[in-house]
Amino acid sequence: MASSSTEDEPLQGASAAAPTYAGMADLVPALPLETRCPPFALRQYGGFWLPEAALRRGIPALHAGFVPRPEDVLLASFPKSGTTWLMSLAFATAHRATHPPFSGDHPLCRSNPHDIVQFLEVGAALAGRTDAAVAELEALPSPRVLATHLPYSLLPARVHAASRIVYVCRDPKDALVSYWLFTRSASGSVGVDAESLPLQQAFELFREGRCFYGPQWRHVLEYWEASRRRASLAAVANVLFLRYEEMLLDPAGNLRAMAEFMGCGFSEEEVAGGVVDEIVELCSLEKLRSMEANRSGRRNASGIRSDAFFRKGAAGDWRSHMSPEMGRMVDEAVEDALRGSGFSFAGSSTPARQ
Ligand code: PAP
Repeated sequence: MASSSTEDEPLQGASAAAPTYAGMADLVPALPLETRCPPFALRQYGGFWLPEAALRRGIPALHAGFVPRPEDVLLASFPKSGTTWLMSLAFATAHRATHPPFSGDHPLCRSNPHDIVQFLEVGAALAGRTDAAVAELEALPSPRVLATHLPYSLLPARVHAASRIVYVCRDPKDALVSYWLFTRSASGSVGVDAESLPLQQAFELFREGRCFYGPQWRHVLEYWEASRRRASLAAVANVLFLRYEEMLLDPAGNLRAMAEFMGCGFSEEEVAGGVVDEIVELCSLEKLRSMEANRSGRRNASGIRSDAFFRKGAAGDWRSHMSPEMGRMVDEAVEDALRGSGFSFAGSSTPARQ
């Protein structure tokens, strides 16, 4: 049960003052706590419900030591919004010269995407080994493709200044259902049992924003606002804002835009030679799911069942699990919170071609 709570902070987007992280470990026990959203205890900080361990160790380590490089690409997302797909596409694109997508021994054929693309706030950083965390990230060859679930406002200012950020957003109802099902399918490997998060509870917590990295709408809004500032003020962070549903409809078009943004656009020869289609194919849900590394029984480096990251990959599948009334209530909560922001999810749950 939640042991304490505070009034939700006003929606403030990415314009919030940059927080500081010195002494964070001492501050964490005093922060509002939410324990009904397994597998992690969440603490509210900076307007978000974050895993306690990330707040205590991962985020301070990141702020203390991470040095971005201009050629870095940071993949950002609210959980269950297309992270694994984005990791696969971005890695395969950035490293296509070394690892041609058609090669049978491509890293994606051997490893779970979460073992290929490193999260900024986990790994050694989560273990509190600041030096090791920095060394691990430093050791990665350029161009580095990295990932994060952190909200934009909690990233180090030097990341805002230096990194290209690709953000993927997804219909909140599908992200909610995907997370709920993930806790069930990954049960046993992430410290939860299949029944520890009933759908009704996941639904209620999500609407209150009290979920893993929630509120979802605030997470999305911050990156959307940052992507808009890029258009009007080139000096501020480069954020490419993608939608999962649009990627399903046109994976090749979105991949080409992403490659361009990453600074490694596809040449006409590559397009004519089918490289874009090969990467799309390599990174398709069906293909990745069929890889030995992602089969049932395998676990990734974090101990999570590898197959739990690959389910249906559809737009609008929330309808298979939630009633229309529940869907309407999620939409209302989200649209209420976003009113006046200029951003809307309206229309994003239209079933996409598969
Ligand atoms: P994460 O935040 O834990 O990394 P993430 O990859 O963002 O998870 O989300 C998992 C969702 O992406 C799953 O959606 P579903 O539960 O609605 O099916 C998963 O099926 C989907 N997914 C994973 N890989 C792909 C892919 N290659 N193409 C499309 N969707 C994918």
